[in-house]
Amino acid sequence: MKSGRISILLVVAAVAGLGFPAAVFAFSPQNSALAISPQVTMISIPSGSGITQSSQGYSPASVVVVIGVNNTVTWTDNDNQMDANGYTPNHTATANDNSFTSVSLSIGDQFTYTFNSPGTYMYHCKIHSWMNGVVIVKGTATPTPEFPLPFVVLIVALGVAAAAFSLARRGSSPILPTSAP
Ligand SMILES: [Cu+2]
Repeated sequence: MKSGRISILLVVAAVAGLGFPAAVFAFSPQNSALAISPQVTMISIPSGSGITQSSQGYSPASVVVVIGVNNTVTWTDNDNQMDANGYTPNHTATANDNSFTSVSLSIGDQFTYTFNSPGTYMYHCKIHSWMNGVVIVKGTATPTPEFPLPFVVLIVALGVAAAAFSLARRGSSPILPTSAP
């Protein structure tokens, strides 16, 4: 039964092919919540924000963050452009719903806030009416399997097909026509 042996080998290969990636996936460090080191999302208040009324005053003005990944946001006042009186303007980052606000930031100052609830947070500068931005907060990301489901299904289907083929061959072999000499 040569074909039977080959079929069994195929089944073993299919099981190994399924099991090995599954084990790699299960034990890969990026699937452990502890292995993720949260990143700080940086937003700059760029030079000229206090003067250029066509600018939104925050860069980037729109950010998307994910809880547990990069949901701590730091604003940095980099606005070094002096006003008519020779002063660099101060700024704030203030939620439209007042859920958070910085103090008045001078150049070089930073304000850090951690978002712990999904939602859309519009914010603005209390000093410059044209300055506004938005932080979109998403829930915890679910890890994407390295071996997608269709691939796993294909491996299992190959194994099942090989086993079925093997059984069919075994069952039908007694009535197979014998080749004429
Ligand atoms: Cu401002």
